Amino acid sequence: MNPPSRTDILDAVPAGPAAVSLAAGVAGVAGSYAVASFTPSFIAGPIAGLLARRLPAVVVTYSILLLGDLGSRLNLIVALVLSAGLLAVAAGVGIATAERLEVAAAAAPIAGVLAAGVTVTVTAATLPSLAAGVAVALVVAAANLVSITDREAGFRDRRSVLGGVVSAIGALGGGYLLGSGDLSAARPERSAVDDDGAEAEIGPLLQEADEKSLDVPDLEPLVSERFYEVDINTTDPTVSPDDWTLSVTGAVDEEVSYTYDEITGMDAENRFVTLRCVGEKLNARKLDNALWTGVPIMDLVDPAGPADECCVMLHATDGYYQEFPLAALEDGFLAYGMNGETLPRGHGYPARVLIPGHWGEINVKWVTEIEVLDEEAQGYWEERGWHGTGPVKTVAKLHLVEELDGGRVRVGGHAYAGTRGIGGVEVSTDGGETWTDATLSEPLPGEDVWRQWVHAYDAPEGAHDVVVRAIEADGTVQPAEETDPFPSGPSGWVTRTVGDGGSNPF
Ligand SMILES: Nc1nc2c(c(=O)[nH]1)N[C@H]1C(S)=C(S)[C@@H](COP(=O)(O)O)O[C@H]1N2
Ligand SMILES: [Mo]
Repeated sequence: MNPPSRTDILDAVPAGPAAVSLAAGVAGVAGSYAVASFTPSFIAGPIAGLLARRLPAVVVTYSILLLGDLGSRLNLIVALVLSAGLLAVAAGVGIATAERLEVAAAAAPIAGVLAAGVTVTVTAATLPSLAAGVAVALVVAAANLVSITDREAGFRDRRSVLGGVVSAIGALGGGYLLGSGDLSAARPERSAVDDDGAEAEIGPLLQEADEKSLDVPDLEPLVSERFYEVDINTTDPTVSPDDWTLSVTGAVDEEVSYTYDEITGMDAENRFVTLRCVGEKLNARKLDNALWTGVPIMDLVDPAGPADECCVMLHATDGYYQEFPLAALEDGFLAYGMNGETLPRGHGYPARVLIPGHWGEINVKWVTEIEVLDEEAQGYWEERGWHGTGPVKTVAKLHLVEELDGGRVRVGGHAYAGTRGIGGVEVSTDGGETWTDATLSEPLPGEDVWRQWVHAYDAPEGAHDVVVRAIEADGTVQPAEETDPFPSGPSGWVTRTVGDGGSNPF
């Protein structure tokens, strides 16, 4: 049989069948979600990724700067609508074909098979695609059944549309409940560390961070409670450690490859490392700290005998890649544990790279390959115009503004200077005329760790500008000049207007 032509489909699918198809499309997305949950096997995952990658760099950059997380949410919504549309077309073709064959009962199976085919083409995942197909077929069958009393009317019957919509709502609810369920199956029950010595250090180090955190309830402690996430994709990859390896390739004497068990079986270390995203706004919250468990990266790279001139390109399972100097890799760490637990999926399970003192973007998650290069190349974000592979800029955030008893005000936040270290934080409550030293948290062990600061003062009458600046360990004052995040990260002193008429009237 010839596939129906475009006009055939349009003719055969007026309002009734179109509504049923649409309901079936929505149900198909729910079916896919029910089995895949929020992973790349969910039909909207690869579509969102494709959108992000195909959009011109300027649009991506614009949406990061101006829309922030809203940008990725919009991207997801568009991907969901496109996914439902794609499956609706599959259902529509199924219905139209059945009508042409004059076998009403054929509509559901044809629609289901087509929808499953479309989904498996997009995701390459069988089970969730079958679920999408079944959900589409069910909605079409339900629409068909409801109108069975009036065979002639077929999918043009109002009741068939109603039947389709009601069963789609059922599929949506069921799909959501199933898909949003426990994701921990994607993470095996392994202890984060095989090395007993390193494991024994974790508890005391976390306790130290707790004790050194300033006693200010509304200020995030020294180990972040909610560590930010930045990804090129809407859905995080699901990588099984049994299939995963890390290879050292390229300009090396001999390529080497490690399994998860080999790496977690090596001598481990625990390090506090702070990460900051180059694309964040000056006083935003894409700055966080954790205690990571893993191995020094050169323990893995040295056995390969890397050529020592140039640089490395790291590759990851999500299609991300970043290039930076080999010299920076030398202080690097491969982490498979975070705050005493197995590295969470969102932060790169089974393993991620941490490069002290550098912007977050080269701290590659889900890393699979360290390619040694003898010539410079561009990474994912550099191809899109960013300059985010170098050392982080120094910053003092101002997140806490609270009124204390007796007309006093307390301000506070975190300060970070990468491996240059924080020596102090200065606060001005008169718009930068005069400066006072803030109280700092005791430093945590490590080369690349933030500190908290707080400062309480007698509130002047009315609105006033609080300005804060970080001082690096060697006395260098953070530059005052303000720049945009694009292309090389935000700089400047954070200012907030506090008190009556200000943006923070408590
Ligand atoms: N594989 C992979 N690694 C990645 C990214 C990514 O999209 N894919 N994002 C990078 C960026 S821009 C930042 S700021 C950090 C954020 O790490 P986090 O999500 O653990 O906070 O991861 C980096 N590593
Ligand atoms: Mo980033």
